[in-house]
Amino acid sequence: MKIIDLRSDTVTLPTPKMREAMSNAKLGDDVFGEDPTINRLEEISAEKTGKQAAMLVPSGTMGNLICSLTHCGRGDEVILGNQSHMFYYEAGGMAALGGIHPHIITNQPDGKMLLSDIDSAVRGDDVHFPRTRLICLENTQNRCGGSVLEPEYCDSAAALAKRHGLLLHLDGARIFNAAVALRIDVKKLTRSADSLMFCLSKGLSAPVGSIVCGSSEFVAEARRTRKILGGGMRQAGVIAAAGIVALEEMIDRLAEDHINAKNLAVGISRIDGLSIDTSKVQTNIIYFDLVEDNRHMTDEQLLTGLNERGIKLLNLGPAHFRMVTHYDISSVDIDTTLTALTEVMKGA
Ligand code: TLP
Repeated sequence: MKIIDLRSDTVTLPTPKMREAMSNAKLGDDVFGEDPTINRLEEISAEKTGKQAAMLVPSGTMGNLICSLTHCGRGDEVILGNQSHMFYYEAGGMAALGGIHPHIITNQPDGKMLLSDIDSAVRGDDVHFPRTRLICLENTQNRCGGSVLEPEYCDSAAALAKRHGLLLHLDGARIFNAAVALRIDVKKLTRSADSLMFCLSKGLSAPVGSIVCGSSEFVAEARRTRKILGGGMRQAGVIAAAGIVALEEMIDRLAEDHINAKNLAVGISRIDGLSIDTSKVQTNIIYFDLVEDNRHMTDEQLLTGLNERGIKLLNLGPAHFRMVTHYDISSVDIDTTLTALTEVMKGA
């Protein structure tokens, strides 16, 4: 039985081409700047995102942390969404390691923070206040259903930041999903950010690695922060080789993941006892719920029923579930999943 793993796009395995590139990669010591494969990956990344420089980091979490630590000093404040990964899922890294104060404001259901909310969160010059330094956006917005922020919104947030003398960081873990969904060059989404992080190891299927991008000056400083965190990786060209394949070959196909997610969502909307807002599914992430007045089944029963049929998903709270489509999920797997869900919900 094929296991259909819909827990995350982080579960993707490297493609055969990635494995080949990894085994043939030319290597060197990256802390000396001498790994040619990493240097090439960083060049491609900077070029694709329209930034002066880029740097390979072990994970998205470390990438975001490096950016906040590089932009902010102790006691500085970061404005970010209450549903953002940086606030919700990064173990409070910016506070724990940087003494940085997170100022959270509400993410609207479409993933955006209201510009008026951001504006009123910015502190004035007062000895009582932390100093606001950075605004963080997340595109696509994971906990708001993989929703997409359009370039106009990102530009307006950046203009607001600039007006107040602040910096803008973009958690672009899935920025290529956003660009593919909007059918635009990713540069339109990254142009207004002072720094950005994107992941190679999610929908793009590389086994490890994320990239931090920004001005040459920022990335030079960020290299120092990466060293502090122990993220200098020596012959990591073996990883970078897969990252190059990810950027050269795996971006356009994200559209398939989006179609599969939409079909999965539409199928779920037709199953009795489940509820989903299909209009919210813009990329590869879907959330659905067990309907409250029809709770003949517990979360545990739903998970077990699906697991027995080889299907894995995440239970993110009472009656609330997430599925993520990716390279290892075909349209046939979507049909299989829907059949299994229907059976489980019928108690078959
Ligand atoms: N997200 C993971 C989990 O941590 C929840 C997932 O399965 O979705 N930013 C965003 C928006 C992310 O979704 C993630 C990972 C990260 C940063 C962190 O990346 P990694 O896992 O490489 O540290």
